[in-house]
Amino acid sequence: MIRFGYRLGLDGFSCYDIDECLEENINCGAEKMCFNHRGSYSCIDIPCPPDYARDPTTNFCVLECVSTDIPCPPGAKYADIIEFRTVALPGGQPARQDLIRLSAYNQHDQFLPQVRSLG
Ligand SMILES: [Ca+2]
Repeated sequence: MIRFGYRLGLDGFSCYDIDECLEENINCGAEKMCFNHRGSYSCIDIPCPPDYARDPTTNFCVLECVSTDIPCPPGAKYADIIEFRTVALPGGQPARQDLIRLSAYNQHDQFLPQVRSLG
């Protein structure tokens, strides 16, 4: 028997989670993103930090070069762009160990060693 939110595997007896976010093209609206769970999904908040605006096309948080208080490269439209992503982690990991290491790259695929995470 297959529970709601799962599908039957090709072997005829294994159950696999449906990634509703990808397969059903869930739209959670602005300032939220779809997060897949086993057997379900939810829309989680992704608020922009203070002084950042929401880009309506990409849903990224952008810090626009609108004042001299914001350090911007010459001719740049944005001083910073934040994109939210979810990362699937493998289950069964032992406690008290690093699970992932995040690295930041700019749009030109250059490594950004000075980037800090928020929160
Ligand atoms: Ca799911």
